[in-house]
Amino acid sequence: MQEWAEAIRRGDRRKVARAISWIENRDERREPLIEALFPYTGKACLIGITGAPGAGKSTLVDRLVSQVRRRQGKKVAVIAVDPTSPFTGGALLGDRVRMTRHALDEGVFIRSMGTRGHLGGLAHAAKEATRVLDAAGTDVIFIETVGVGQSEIDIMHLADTVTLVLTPGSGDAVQVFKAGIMETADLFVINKADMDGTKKLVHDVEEMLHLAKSEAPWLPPICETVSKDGRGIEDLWATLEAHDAYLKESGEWEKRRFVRLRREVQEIMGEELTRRLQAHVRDPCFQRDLDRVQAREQVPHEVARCWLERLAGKGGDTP
Ligand SMILES: Nc1nc2c(ncn2[C@@H]2O[C@H](COP(=O)(O)OP(=O)(O)OP(=O)(O)O)[C@@H](O)[C@H]2O)c(=O)[nH]1
Ligand SMILES: [Mg+2]
Repeated sequence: MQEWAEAIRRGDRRKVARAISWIENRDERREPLIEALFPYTGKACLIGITGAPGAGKSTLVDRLVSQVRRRQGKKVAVIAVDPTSPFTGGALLGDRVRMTRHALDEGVFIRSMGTRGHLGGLAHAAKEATRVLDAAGTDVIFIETVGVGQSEIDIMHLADTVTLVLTPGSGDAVQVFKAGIMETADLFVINKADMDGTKKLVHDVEEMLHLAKSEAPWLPPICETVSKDGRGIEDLWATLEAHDAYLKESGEWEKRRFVRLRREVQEIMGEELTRRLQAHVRDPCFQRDLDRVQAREQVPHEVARCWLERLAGKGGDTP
């Protein structure tokens, strides 16, 4: 595994692609690999792009990739996560067709990820994929995901900067307000600003931001873009960079990453505890205690506390 980790750290694109396939297929090699890579992660800038189906996210990301490559030559990756699609790998998604202009650019890595039947694991798989890319020396990782509810919010939790793409005339703004994504957005993009209703949408978003009366020092800016012809992309990239600078200068960057890692460790703990609990459902001692509870000889809390203590201390064997 050390060899794989080293090849990935050197930026071997084929190995990066294979590693992401391991992640998607839950191949058992993925865990030792991610562990070997972990010390070399945490450097890439993770930019989340979300919005309703057809809002122009892929077109926008495509433009941003060109912008970053042309101006700064940084290594870029795009992970297009689609919680509504079972397809992975990229060849089947229309998105990739639009990205072909980067196909010959060694500094750009594009990958799409679908559910493969288990939606719950998608955010986790996407996180592991960003780690592989990060260890491979990628400077900027765009995570595109279509806005369809909780899975998208989970995926946006991976990003340092969350960008929400809205389009005029779609009634988006109100929906977004309800869905509670508003609070997570660091930046609003009004794409398709060539269409009627742009002014109104900008106004609506401003109004909502005003109503939210955030005390935070960063007020989410609103960028207008026409990703179809590239208008507004330079400004958008400048705003994304400004947010990155703000995060780093204010200490928010460290703080967010700490919260994220804490959440990850807690999730792993929760899953492990659940696994141990399930292993004990049929334990005769546990059954006996439950019988005592039913006979009103013991109270539920007491039994639960006692078993949690035992389970936390053991690797899942019968206590
Ligand atoms: N008028 C106009 N059309 C645009 C603009 N940007 C993208 N489109 C069109 O909107 C359609 C959807 O664009 P995509 O980039 O595929 O949108 P998406 O959000 O990635 O779509 P999904 O991934 O399917 O959710 C395409 O036909 C684009 O050509 C724009 O600025 N103005
Ligand atoms: Mg797309």
